Amino acid sequence: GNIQLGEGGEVLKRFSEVEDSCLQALMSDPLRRFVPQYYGHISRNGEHYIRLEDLLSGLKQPVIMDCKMGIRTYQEEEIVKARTKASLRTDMYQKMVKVDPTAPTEEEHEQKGVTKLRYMQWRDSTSSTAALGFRVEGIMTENGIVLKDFNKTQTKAQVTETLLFFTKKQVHILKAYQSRLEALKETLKKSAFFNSHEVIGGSLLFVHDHTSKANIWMIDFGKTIPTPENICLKHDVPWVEGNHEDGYLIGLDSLISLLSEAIKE
Ligand code: 4IP
Ligand code: MN
Repeated sequence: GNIQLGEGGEVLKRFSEVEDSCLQALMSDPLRRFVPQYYGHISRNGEHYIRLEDLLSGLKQPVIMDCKMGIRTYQEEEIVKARTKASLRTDMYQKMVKVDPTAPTEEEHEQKGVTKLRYMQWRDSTSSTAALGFRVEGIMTENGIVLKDFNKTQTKAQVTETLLFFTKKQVHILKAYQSRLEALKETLKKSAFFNSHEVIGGSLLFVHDHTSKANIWMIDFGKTIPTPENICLKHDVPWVEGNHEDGYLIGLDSLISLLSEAIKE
């Protein structure tokens, strides 16, 4: 993707103004210990990059899971765009048909295109995003095999199954993840950053290896934006257009409770 290995325990990520300012703010926030260390920018061959701590450095055959947080994964601005200059995306139509040939409407089939909003809403509602406030985006096993086929992983039972697969049912790993999430929840309550930002499209990166080190990091701030001055987000209530709620804490609570389910199995 847009990550490449830098030198000395660093990764380079394609520059984004939005992400860069989030990372800068996070370095002086209580959330800092849940975010990769940020080292500023660098230019290479005419491209601009953000320099970040390599979260996998020092791990032996790490196992990784990316969970995209929130009850929606698009910004409210996407709705405005769909209303004012709705451009049709052929690539998104194709991604949709690949997962479910019956998903597009007759009109969308004729156009061979969907709006980005339509695609994002379909992804959110057919995965666990809309109902549980997060979805599994991908898992990398210890042999480096990347699994991305979680489009239809939607129910609590299906997600619990996925957590058990990811951890190979190792209870100490499941428990380590759970306590890290509890600590994150406490820290989010104290965070000025979280209090003043709408967190859209952000992921939690779960990483463990056979030495049973298990950790979770907040990553991907490319669509995380300051909330309008007059709005104070609760992060744990449903979204309606205009309230800017992201449901981040709904997702976090779902994850914590599904880890409990997995521990019981
Ligand atoms: C992707 O869909 C993700 O939703 C991306 O979100 C989004 O990027 C892509 O939009 C969209 O095609 P799949 O994961 O189903 O492939 P994220 O960056 O949060 O992973 P944006 O631009 O919304 O960040 P396009 O417009 O970049 O294709
Ligand atoms: Mn992500």
